[in-house]
Amino acid sequence: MLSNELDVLRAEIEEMNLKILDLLNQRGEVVQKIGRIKEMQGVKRFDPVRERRLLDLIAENNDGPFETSTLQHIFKNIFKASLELQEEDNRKALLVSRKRKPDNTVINIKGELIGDGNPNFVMGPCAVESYEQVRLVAKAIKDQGLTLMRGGAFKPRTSPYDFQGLGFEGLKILRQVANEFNLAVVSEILNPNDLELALDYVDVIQIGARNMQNFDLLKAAGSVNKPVLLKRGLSATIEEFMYAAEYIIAKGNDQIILCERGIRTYERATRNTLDITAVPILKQETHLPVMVDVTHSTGRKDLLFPAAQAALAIGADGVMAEVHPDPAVALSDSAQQMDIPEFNDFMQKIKSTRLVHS
Ligand SMILES: [Mn+2]
Repeated sequence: MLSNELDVLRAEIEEMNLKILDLLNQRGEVVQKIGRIKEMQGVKRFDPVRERRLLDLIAENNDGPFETSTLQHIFKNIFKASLELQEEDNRKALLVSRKRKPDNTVINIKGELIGDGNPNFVMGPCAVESYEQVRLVAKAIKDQGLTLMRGGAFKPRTSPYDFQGLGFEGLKILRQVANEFNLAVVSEILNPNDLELALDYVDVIQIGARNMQNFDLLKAAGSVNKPVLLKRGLSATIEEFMYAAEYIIAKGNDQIILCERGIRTYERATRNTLDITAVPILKQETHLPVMVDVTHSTGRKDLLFPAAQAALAIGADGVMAEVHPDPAVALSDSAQQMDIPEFNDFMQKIKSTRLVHS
């Protein structure tokens, strides 16, 4: 008889569990509706006053046998899960997310397709120093059959006393040399006010690591019809990186290339720590092309090739690195730039790994 009673009680428990499950999911649906209303009104999702009221309500109505503190603990977990449900919905809705757009975004830069499955290479000096310097690098780029040339005209430097770049004079040099060799110019813009004028000189607007959360600049870059190469901030999480890209796309510009360039960690063997798994995560989470800057992530010439190999193997759409005709006299990043023979060797090794279909 007793064992029969146990079975009956257990069956009762199972039924109650299913009822609780059903109620929890019903609750979840209501929470999602609330999340959407809050989203439209721009109201914060977490409301501590409201949460306190809900907990007090549990206390007032608890007739046992559970302790109030036990029940409050359980309900706090339900609240937490609900908040996460709202945040997940918000992430799903991001314009950069693959959930929003399943197909890869492919960007056409003067005929070169970024994100079509074939790797691209963005090469050039850290900073534009002179016409002749840029011209030597451009020729080497052209000789390797590449089309994307980087070069810094506006340089955000750690110290205000370091070389700050040639500014618009540098952009003019880049444009002139690029036209000569039929290359595309990738160059960083620091100030939203310079953007409009810079459009005449650059084919890709670069937003550097130090400006990843310069929201005015992101919005300005989102308002123009020009591809943007957005670098990950020095201490930015992948989520923050995605939200930075969202600032650009939200203004209407969906031509965005994400660039992993290493993050700051306690490790000192490299300049930064290349977060290589950020590449497949960004490829899964977003529909945007992802590149890896091997120069600024490693800060070491001996690691450029292995890092580039790793980047391509893990699914990066491209690799960025710095090349200078005479790195020893470069005005910035002199230790980590390749000279032209080193660059030729680097490209030769890349091509021989057959990761590149030329
Ligand atoms: Mn540099």
